[in-house]
Amino acid sequence: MVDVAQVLNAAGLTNPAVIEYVQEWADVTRPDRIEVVSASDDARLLQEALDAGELEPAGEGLYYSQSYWKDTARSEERTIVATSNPDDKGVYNNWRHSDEIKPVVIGNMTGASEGKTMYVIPYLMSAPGSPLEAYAAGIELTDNRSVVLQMIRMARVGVDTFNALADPTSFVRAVHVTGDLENLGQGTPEDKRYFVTVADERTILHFGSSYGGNALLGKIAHGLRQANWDGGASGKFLAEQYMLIAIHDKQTGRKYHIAGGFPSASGKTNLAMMVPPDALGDRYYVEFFGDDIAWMWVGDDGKLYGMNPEFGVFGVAIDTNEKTNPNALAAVQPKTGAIFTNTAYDVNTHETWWEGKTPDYPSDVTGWRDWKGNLISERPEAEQRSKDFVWAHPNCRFTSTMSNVPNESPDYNDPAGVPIDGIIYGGRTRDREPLIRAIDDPAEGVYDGLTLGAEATAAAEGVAGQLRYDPMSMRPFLALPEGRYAQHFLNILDQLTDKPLFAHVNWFQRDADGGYLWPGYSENLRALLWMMDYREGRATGTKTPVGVVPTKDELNLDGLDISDADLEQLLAIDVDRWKQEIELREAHLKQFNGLPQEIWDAHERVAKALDAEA
Ligand code: SPV
Ligand code: MN
Repeated sequence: MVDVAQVLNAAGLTNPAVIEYVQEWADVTRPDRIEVVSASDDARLLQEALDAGELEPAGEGLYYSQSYWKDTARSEERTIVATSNPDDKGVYNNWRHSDEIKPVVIGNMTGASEGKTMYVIPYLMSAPGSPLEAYAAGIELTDNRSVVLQMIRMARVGVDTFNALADPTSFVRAVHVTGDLENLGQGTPEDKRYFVTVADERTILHFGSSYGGNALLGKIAHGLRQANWDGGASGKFLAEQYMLIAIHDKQTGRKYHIAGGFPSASGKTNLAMMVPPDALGDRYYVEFFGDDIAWMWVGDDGKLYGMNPEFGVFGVAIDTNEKTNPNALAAVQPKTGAIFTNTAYDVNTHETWWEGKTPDYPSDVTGWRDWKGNLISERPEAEQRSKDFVWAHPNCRFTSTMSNVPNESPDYNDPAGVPIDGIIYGGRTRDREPLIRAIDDPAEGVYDGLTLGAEATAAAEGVAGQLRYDPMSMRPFLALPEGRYAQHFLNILDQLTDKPLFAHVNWFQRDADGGYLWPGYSENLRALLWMMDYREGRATGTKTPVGVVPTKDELNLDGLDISDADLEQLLAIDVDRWKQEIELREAHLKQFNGLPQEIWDAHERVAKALDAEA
């Protein structure tokens, strides 16, 4: 048996609350060794992982990891929010009573770290000194070295940071146990995986996966689910799956901060790392704060403040290239310490490749392995470069620290956060949603967020044109039940004397032939510039029942080749399509218990305004 107190004391973790916590879980999982980790251990742990074959070299200071083939993504069915109060049950939080679910997970974790090392990772999901620091501290326990290496990239990890906390007894207890991945019955009725946030105990129990979204507990489980709960319970802050950027107007010196929620995999990372189009680059620069999570609170000056609690980026690699996201490519260059997961990998040259990285496949197939580790050259030649066979997993990822991203904001580490001027929502919608519509009324903004969705992709998931609703892009990450969440959101907005402007954006409208009407990527800046012009009275737009859309001449189109007809369609409101949508929204919102009257009033206002158009 390891002497927990001795190991922790020797590493500088002397707080009895910490020792008691680690002891409790070491008694359950029974590791052979315990090791406390700080970011300064990175180089040694990388070498150990290379020696053990857990990582492979992918160029100088770059690493490749391949996961078990059934362990490549988050599993929403196995993700649970538990508390001791049945009133906490929502539609999307997959609520279970903690008395019922905890013993099951603990049962699966029992003895599951035998023969392994338990790493103790003290971390902080904020800059030190942030007004939300009290909600940001955690200690992850994991029996997986690759998870440690990714945590070091994704959170501020270290004993010193932890010991400097104002209150080092208040931390999230985040327990990760990998389990025997080849024998967990993934996707069968005997599935042993559980990803449980016991929200009212500030305890996270994740068993059965080493995939980032399931295993880097600072990120999704703490940064979103636990923080969503803590924000509501304290009434103090919002924790949202939002990107966060600043648009710097070099001509006026003004910086506009915009946060935005988009359902997973709809381009938040590309938006947040944006390089302005050439014609606008002399005047504007986009600063990157974060691509996935924003915590927001009411500042002393009555403005909404926000920050990214993460320390790195866990981005989808597929389709990342010089056009879609040059800054992401820069963040995974040699010597950045980036880790690739489940891309294709060349055993001879140590290169990585994914679909969409380059227009063509690598020319010499000889050393290339697909994401499952099979040599591509051993497949029938006709298949090797065919659309039916993928080299990289669709959810292959890169992990790199914020400081590797060239447009990282100089204010990213500022504990004071930044004032939020605008909040945008957007999902993939082929029609109905214009390029941008500004929403003046804050309750209508929250209503818009609650009815955010993305088009169903597979036929089985829904009817074409019908949305899979994803409230505020938080569907997989909600801990609060929806009614209470909506009320909490409104309460935060009510406290602001200078409120952010809401807007809904859509980069994905299609023409009759299925082609995209808008070029997207860096050109998206043009819609956001209009939003800030509108907020500050430099543009007035056209009022519609669903918000204010830009007039054609208000959009800055310098250097953009786009036809008048396309532009008109991009800014048009199809009242009949909107009326259909209103009925679907009504059914969607009716699922939620205790939805605030203000949200229903907003819904009625929009519905009536549409009726008046007919
Ligand atoms: C997402 O899926 O929205 C992510 C990546 O940000 S994961 O960590 O898998 O949740
Ligand atoms: Mn995300």
